[in-house]
Amino acid sequence: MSPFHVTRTLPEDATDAALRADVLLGLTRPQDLGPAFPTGTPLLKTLPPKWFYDARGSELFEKITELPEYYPTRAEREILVARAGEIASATRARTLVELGSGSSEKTRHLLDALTGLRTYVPVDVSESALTGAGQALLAERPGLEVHALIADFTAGLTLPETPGPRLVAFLGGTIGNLVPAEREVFLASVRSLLTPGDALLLGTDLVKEPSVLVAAYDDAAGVTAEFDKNVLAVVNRELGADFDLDAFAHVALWDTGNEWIEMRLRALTAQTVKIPALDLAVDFAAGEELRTEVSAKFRESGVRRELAAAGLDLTHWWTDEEGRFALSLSRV
Ligand code: AVJ
Repeated sequence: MSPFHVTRTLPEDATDAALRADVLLGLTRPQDLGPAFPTGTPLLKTLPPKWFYDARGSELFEKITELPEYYPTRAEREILVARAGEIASATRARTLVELGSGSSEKTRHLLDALTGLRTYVPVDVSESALTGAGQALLAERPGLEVHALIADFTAGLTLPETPGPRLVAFLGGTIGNLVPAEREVFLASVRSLLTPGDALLLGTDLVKEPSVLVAAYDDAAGVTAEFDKNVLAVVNRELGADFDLDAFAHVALWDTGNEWIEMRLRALTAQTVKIPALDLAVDFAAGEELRTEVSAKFRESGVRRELAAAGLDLTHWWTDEEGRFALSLSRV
């Protein structure tokens, strides 16, 4: 049996269908982010952040992680380097499941520390990211079985039969891209994958000085602005739309009530955008803002509470020296 398996639980055309549905809903039915946090969050047209990550978007995200203002990647790496040994001895994992693995350079630290690891299950919607990362890893760890899953982990997951204990890792602070109601559903579905002895390793960016947060999402070099606008380029290419990227300005704001960063694209002039694949024309008023991402920031108490609500018990909480980012370990 080959040590590299790929399982696709997403139909080949799922991405296309999901993009159409998200664009249609997001641009025609301005979204309330749910009744749980009604703190004046305005109704805005919305595009979900998962559509940033085509090849260009993934490249721009990699650039973001190297920006002086964007601290989360470095802070999380610092914690992983310092704590990989503790994570390994606390979990004794034989299977590592990594949700939203992408190219995941940081995972190496974990993989190196988990000496009893037999199987690595990277899960991502991007087949190219998965096979690239999986093959590279196999070259370094020939004994490791890699079972890549092409799946949308926000839509519920079924895992292959792999040896326990299992460690499910969800790094990068990506859980912050889900709004509270979505996090609740997501954490419950992660919980359902775990049996006693298994653990969840979760990366969460922390609440801090708003100026630091805003700078991280609106860097001086304009890389995040380009990343933000890339979602319009994706809609143009995939759905034949005619968004003019120069007619929108990148906005990053801190929502104090919800404790999240919002990225938006502000229409600089009144304009109508045609989306032929949806047989749709969308009007934007001058100054109207389109929400492209929510990136929630957390406190230990909130992480503990959300995990507990899903039936998970937080057992370890590690931050970087500066207390900017946290990794938590929790169990059923
Ligand atoms: C790593 C996906 C969580 O929200 O910080 C970076 C994405 N957006 N800059 C984040 C992102 C703008 C990022 N995630």
